[in-house]
Amino acid sequence: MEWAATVELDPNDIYSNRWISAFKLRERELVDADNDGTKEIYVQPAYPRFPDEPVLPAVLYKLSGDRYVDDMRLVGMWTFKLPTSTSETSTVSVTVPQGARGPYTLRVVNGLPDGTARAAGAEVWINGKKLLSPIDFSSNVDVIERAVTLLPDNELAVRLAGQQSSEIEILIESESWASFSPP
Ligand SMILES: [Ca+2]
Repeated sequence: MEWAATVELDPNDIYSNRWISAFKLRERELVDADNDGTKEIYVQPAYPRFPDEPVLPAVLYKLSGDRYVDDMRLVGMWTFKLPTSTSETSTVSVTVPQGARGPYTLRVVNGLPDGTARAAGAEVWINGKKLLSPIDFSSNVDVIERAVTLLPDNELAVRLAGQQSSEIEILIESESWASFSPP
């Protein structure tokens, strides 16, 4: 498999809100996808250049002993940060990648492993349906998981409220995948 180095997207698709300035699609990045203090490698394949090209799954590599191993395919992963103390909503398009069969789980990683940057009052919607409310978040909550139903194309919306420098990561996992067929 080949990972291209560029992500071609209209910036307007990415930065739906200027206040959530740090949100971006990633190519390769070290992330802590489960907030246990050990980083994983997240790889986002190139976005299709043509409308009929399939979207490939993202892959998360976990540290096993002294090396990183192919761990799991993901629908995707996104980071939302609130640099100011205002409340703002950001939306992102989520296309189910090739081979994903569900059922799907949305995981929120709240803040950093040391307990800082946690959102105390966030809201999350999938396709307009509220999935998480402020009551689900607090400075004591580090990971939240919820089952979600996905369409081929979806809209994920996140509202971060009130607390400066809060940061959440959202991963969407598919429990089962079609096996890759060799090219
Ligand atoms: Ca980790």
